[in-house]
Amino acid sequence: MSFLEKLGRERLFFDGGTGTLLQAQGLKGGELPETWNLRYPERIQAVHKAYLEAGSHVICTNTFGANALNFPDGGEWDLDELVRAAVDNAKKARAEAGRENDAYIALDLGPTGRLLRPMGDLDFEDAVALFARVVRVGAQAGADLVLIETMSDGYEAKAAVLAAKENSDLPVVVTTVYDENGKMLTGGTIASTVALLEGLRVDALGVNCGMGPEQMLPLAEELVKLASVPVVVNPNAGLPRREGDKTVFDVDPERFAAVMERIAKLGVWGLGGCCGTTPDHIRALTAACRNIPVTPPERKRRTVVSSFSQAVEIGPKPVIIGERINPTGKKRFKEALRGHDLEYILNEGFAQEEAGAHILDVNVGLPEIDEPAMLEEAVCALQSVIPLPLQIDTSDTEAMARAMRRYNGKPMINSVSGKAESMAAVFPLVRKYGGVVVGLALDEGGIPETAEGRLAVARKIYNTAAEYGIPSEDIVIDGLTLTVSSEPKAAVVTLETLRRVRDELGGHTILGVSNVSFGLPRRDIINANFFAMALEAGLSCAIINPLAEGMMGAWRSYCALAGLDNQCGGYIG
Ligand code: HCS
Repeated sequence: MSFLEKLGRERLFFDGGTGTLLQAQGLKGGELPETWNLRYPERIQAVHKAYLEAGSHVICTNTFGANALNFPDGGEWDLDELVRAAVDNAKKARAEAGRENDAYIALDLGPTGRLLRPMGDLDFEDAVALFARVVRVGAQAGADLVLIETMSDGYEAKAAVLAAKENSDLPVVVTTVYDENGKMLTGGTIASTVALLEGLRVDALGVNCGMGPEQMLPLAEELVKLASVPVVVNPNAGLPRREGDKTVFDVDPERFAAVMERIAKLGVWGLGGCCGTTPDHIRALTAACRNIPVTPPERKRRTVVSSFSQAVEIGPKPVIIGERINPTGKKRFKEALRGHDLEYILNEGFAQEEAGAHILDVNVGLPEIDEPAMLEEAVCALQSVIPLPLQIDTSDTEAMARAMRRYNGKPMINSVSGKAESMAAVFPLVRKYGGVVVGLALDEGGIPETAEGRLAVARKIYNTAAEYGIPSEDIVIDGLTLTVSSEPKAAVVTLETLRRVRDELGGHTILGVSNVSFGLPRRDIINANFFAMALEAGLSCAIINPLAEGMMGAWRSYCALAGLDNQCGGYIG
C-alpha cells in the first residue's frame, strides 16, 4: 500500500531525531550533518535502520539543511549529490531492514535559515527556488513523500509547499514549530496555519520540535479540533537545556511514550519524535501506541480565511469586509493608483482596521495601469503592515494569480461567476493556492431575475468547484444587490436568495450591501436598513464601508439582538 492509501487510516510512526543522534556520534558544531551522507553513508544508514527496527514507518532523509544557501554551487560539496546520497542511504537501510513494503522515505526539507521579506531579506520566489531544487533531485532519487518540517514561518512553509507541488507528485506533509502559547515565531497561530496549509492542499500537517510532548499536548488537541487532514506530532525529548557546552533533553523513552499515548488518543494520526529523541524513544512510542485505534480525521466544514497571524471564521457571526480599497467612483484613489501612491492604499487599510473591519477587500483595477503588478504590490504592502486577512478583488486572472501566489495566508477571492469561462480560470487558482471564493449568482444568461434562478447558478458553482476538489465551505455565494430605485423587487429577490442559500444549500453568503441605494437620497439610511434585513436573512459577509457609523451600528445591533454578542460587549464597545 502506498503512503497515501495509509494516510489517516492506518497509524504510521515517524522516526526521531537525526541531528542530535549524529552529534552523539561525533558530528562537530559547525559541521553540516548533510555532508555525512557522503562522508559516512554507513552511519546514516545505521540511523535509519535503527529507527526502522524501532518501528518507524516514515524515515526522513538527512537533508534538513540541504539547500543552496548552505551548499552553494562551486563550493566544497555538490548539493545534488548530497541529496541523492541521502535518499540512497534511506533506500539501502530500508532494503536491508526488509521493510520495502511498509516503510516510506520522506524527503526532509527544513527551513532555509533566512527570514523572508518583509521580516528578512529572502525573496519569496528565491525561497521557492531553493526548495524546488532539492525536491527535483530528491523526487527523482526515489523519495516517497516530502516532509517540510520545523517551519517557524508560515510564509516559508508556503514557499516550500509550492516548490514540492510544482516539482513533484509526491504527498506533502508539513509540521511547524509553535511556542507554548501556540504562536509561531512570525506570529502565526494554529488556526491561521491550518487554514493556510489546508488551502495549499497538504496531505497532513502538524507540529514538531521546540518542546516536549507534555507542552505539545494542548496544541495537539487544538490541531485535531481544527484540521480536516490527518495530524502529525513529532516532539522533542523535552525542552532543550544547556549543560556546559551541550544541549540536553530530559524526557526518557518511557515518559515520552506515556504522553504520546495520550496524544494518540486525542485523534493524532502520525507520531514520531524530533530533537533528543532516539530509537529507544521510538521503540517505547510504538509499543505504547501500536494498538490505539486510528480515528480518521473529520471534515470540519469551517469557512476560514487567514492572514500571516489571524484566522477569520465566517459564521455564525457575520463578518465585515472593508470596501474602501477600490477606485470605483473615487477620484482621489484613481490619482493615487496612477501616481503609484501605496501609502494612500495603506492608510485606507489602517482606517478600516481601526473601524473594526475583519477582512479588507483589495481592488486596484484601472484600465490605464498594470493591474497584475499593482495588485501584487498592494497585497504585499498591506500584508506586511496590517494583520487582517485580505480579499483579492479582480476580474483579471493574471492579477489574481500573482496576488494569490504572494499572499501570506488563505485569502478571500472576489470573484468567480457561474460562467464556464470564469470557473475554468478561477477554480484552478483556488485549488492551487487555497482561498474562500465569492461565487456570483450570475452566468452566461446574465443575472437571474428570481431567487430560484440564482440558486440554480449557486448549485452549478458548488458542483463545478467540487470537480476541482474545492469543498463547498470554501464558497460564499453573492446573492447580488441590485438597485432598488430602478427595480422595485431588487431587494426582495436578493433577501430571498440569501435565505434559500442558507436554508436549502447550507451555504454562506456575501453582498456588496450599499449597491442597493444608488440614485436615492440619504443612502446611509436605506443602506443600514437593508443591511439589517440582509443579516436577518442570513448574510454571512458584508462588503461595506466600515467607517460608516450607521452600517457598523446595524451590524453591532444585529449581533447583540441575535445572541452573537456576549453580554452586548461588542455593542457597548
Ligand atoms: N529532523 C531533524 C529536525 C531538526 S529540528 C533532525 O535533525 O532531527
